[in-house]
Amino acid sequence: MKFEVITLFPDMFKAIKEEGVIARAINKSILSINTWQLRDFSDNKHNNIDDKPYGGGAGMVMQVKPIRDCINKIKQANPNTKVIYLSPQGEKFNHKIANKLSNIDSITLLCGRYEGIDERVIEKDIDMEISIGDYIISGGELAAMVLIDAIGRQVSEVLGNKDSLNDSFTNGLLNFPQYTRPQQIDGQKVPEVLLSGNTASINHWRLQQSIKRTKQKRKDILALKDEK
Ligand code: 4G4
Repeated sequence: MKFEVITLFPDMFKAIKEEGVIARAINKSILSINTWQLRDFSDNKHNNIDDKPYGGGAGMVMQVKPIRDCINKIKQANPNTKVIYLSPQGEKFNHKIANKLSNIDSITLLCGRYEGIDERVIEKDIDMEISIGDYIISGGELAAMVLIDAIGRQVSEVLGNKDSLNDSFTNGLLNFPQYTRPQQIDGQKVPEVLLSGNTASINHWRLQQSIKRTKQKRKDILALKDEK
């Protein structure tokens, strides 16, 4: 799966290209992340890609032409790429959307800065608008990295083991509590059942724990379970 990222700050993506499971998947050629410097598509000598908003007001708006030219360039090599704009107005991102998108061959992520992009890009060039939550961040880059990580880790073969099958949300529930050595520390013990070696009892206990904590911490997703 290929991610194309349109951004004014390509170096930010070193964070995800160079560390962790996504970096490993890139090195194994399962995933690729290709960044596009939007300034390279500027039509002026100062490499500006933004201008004042019509109607007045504070801040700047990213212009149509550089973004449209960049998307069209990307489409020359990836005609079927799905173009996603990260914005506070988008559909709220979740595990189910990440799973759907993990089956796509090419995704293009457009990272906004300033007050965002000219509306005419959204009308004509964008397939999907996604938000990572109800808050504002300074640019779409961190949101794009959240998508790359969440989508990338659901691509089969990215997690060498089958760990993602046990993640929270995969079965519509939060994950059960985890313990590792030592068996006892500062008077705190590992639950007895986990030491029993009885797989059936362990699985039963874990499911009960998942249900209990989802009821306690996330009643909202319990109600949505069938939507998955
Ligand atoms: C588009 C429009 C995404 C992008 C305006 C991006 C929050 C999210 C941006 C802006 C973002 C989100 C700078 C306000 C960049 N903020 N919730 N910021 N702003 O997914």
